[in-house]
Amino acid sequence: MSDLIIHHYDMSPFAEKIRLALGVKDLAWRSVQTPMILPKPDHCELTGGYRRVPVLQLGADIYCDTHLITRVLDQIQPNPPLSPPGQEGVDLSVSRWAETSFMIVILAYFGIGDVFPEDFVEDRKNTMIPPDMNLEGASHIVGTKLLQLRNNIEQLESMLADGRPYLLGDSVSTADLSAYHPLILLGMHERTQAQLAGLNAVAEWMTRIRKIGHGEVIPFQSTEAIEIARTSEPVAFEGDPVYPDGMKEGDQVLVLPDEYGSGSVTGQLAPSGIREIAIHRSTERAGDVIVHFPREDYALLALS
Ligand SMILES: N[C@@H](CCC(=O)N[C@@H](CS)C(=O)NCC(=O)O)C(=O)O
Repeated sequence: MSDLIIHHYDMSPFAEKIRLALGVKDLAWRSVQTPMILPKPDHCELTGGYRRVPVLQLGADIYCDTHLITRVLDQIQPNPPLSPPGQEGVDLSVSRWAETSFMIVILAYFGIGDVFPEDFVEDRKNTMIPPDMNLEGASHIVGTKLLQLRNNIEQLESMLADGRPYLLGDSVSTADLSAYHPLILLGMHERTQAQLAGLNAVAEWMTRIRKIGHGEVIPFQSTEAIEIARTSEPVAFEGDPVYPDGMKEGDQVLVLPDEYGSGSVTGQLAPSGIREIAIHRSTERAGDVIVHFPREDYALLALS
């Protein structure tokens, strides 16, 4: 059976990015469904408190954030690459820009109202919206958000205007998956769906991406995933580790995600290269695990 375990939920656009990445590589993977709202005891048992999805588990190694997960998938299965060799910087830039559509759509839906289930709205209001952001005011910015969305989608249309099948050329890349996943939410309301009107290249591209599929999905239970972590050893880091100035392996640290409400994680600093942060944690149910984050977007605070 596949060693790849993805912790996610079906409605998550960011998880769709990774499900499609697994489809691009035609991989089999075990699918653990995580709750959409807090509490998420089994998910956080593995991550140490990071609540977002998707999360990739490989034995006792836990990889948080799609920006890291796509890189790990490229290491595990280099062909076809998710980030075209020589175009990694372009791929990353387009991905980061295109994913701004995600929060644009979410804020438009908060403003429109009655799109998401009530418990979901309450959870996000209470735990994921910064205290200085007044969601009641979201109804006043719906028009602005819809135009921001249209602007982003028109940029995609112009990138595809020369007839190329994918944003960076002939092969699908992370840029496509990052641009596509926020758009799967548009059908939830006619006002967002309308932003696709007349953009035929985008519509055809979306169909092309959807057809990639998700690889081979094997349903799996979170308790079994925790047991796999407990009975596995984290993979030893190879190479020259890098640490922030003044920190060293074993220091007690707090990982602070830039994205508000992701949940912070404490543990001992573990060796890692420049592209990721690694934290060692020990729990009764999951045993010794290493939780990995992409270097970008995550800060480290020394606790000792
Ligand atoms: N930067 C993260 C963003 C992931 C993200 O925001 N995921 C959403 C679901 S699409 C989430 O986890 N929301 C909070 C939750 O489900 O508890 C990544 O690239 O993985």
